[in-house]
Amino acid sequence: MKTQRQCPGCGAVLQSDHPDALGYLPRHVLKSEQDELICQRCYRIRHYGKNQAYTDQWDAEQVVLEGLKWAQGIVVILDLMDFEASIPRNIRRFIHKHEAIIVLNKVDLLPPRTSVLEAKQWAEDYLHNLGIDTEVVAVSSTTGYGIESLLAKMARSTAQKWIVTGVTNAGKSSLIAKVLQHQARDTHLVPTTALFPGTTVALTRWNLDHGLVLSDSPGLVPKGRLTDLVCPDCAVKLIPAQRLKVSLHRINQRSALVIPGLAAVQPQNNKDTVVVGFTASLVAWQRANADKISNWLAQRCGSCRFEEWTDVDVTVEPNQELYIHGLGWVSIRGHRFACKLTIPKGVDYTIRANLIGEKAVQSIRVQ
Ligand SMILES: Nc1nc2c(ncn2[C@@H]2O[C@H](COP(=O)(O)OP(=O)(O)OP(=O)(O)O)[C@@H](O)[C@H]2O)c(=O)[nH]1
Ligand SMILES: [Mg+2]
Ligand SMILES: [Zn+2]
Ligand SMILES: [Zn+2]
Repeated sequence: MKTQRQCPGCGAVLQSDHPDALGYLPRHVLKSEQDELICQRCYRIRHYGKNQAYTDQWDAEQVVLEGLKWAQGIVVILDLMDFEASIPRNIRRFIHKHEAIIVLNKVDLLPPRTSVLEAKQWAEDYLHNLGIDTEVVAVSSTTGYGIESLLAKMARSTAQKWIVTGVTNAGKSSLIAKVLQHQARDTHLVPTTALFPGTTVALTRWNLDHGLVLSDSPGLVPKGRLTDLVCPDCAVKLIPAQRLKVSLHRINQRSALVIPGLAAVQPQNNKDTVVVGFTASLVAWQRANADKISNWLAQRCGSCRFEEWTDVDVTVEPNQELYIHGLGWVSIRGHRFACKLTIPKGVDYTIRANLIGEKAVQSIRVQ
């Protein structure tokens, strides 16, 4: 029987019959003797940044469970910039029976003067409240921060075969690519990474020093993440790729905070409140006249899939923040804050303890 060749970039089985399906390569290329063939989709993502996402929640979860039959350990990657949305629904099921390491990725996007240790503690406290008691390893798959600590933690474990899992776009493939680079492996042959979710489609295995094997996996698709409800062009704008943008605003009942076309936060009490807006994307919070909120929200993209808005009354205590999954958050300093939140229907929000401490905010002027 002819063995099927896999694209090392995304894991798809290479084929020449269906140009629009995963793993496609023209026949003459596939027949060539080259070892390191990647599929046309990976080639386009890598060289032209083409958005060719593929996401299927059921498949991804099944694939991870399949991978867990082979793996002795599991690495769950969480995205610090989109934290709750990146906690897999079945995280307990995944980490229950296996040696597990939870990684907090994208710490390079924290604002200057924000301690990574604080962020790590914040994430551990958050997970503790969900009944998950574990030390997290803070990393940046972009800069390489924390990669040594992660490898050391793996080396201390008896597990050698690890599956790397997490939601789409959390940085699973980037982490593996960074580890390969760290160990001075051939950097041509790395998992494909992309700005948008849905890049990896099947399991791939990567051999490292000292018998360590990491398996990349397709991302789990979270529910309620705005980035999954908007069109691909908007998703690229919304996905955190820059350092957190921090802006300070004084708002009251006559004013509101908006992200045009996507969200509005309107105070319901009379007092002036200082709120801090955070995003790590190409959109930003801005102050708007309360009478004009509907005009701001109407500035939405015609290609995005959401149809309706949801209004919710929300109360945020001092030192808490209102986080909108897949978009950003506003943090309340001072006193209890009651507001009306308007977001696209289907998007989740969470009220949580402040992630960013005072130091990062001190030098910012009120807008
Ligand atoms: N700034 C920053 N960006 C990161 C980091 N890790 C990953 N990214 C970016 O996040 C995006 C997604 O990374 P991938 O590695 O493709 O994510 P993935 O989890 O493999 O995604 P799927 O294959 O879609 O499930 C890419 O644009 C990466 O450059 C990080 O530590 N810091
Ligand atoms: Mg991937
Ligand atoms: Zn591929
Ligand atoms: Zn759009």
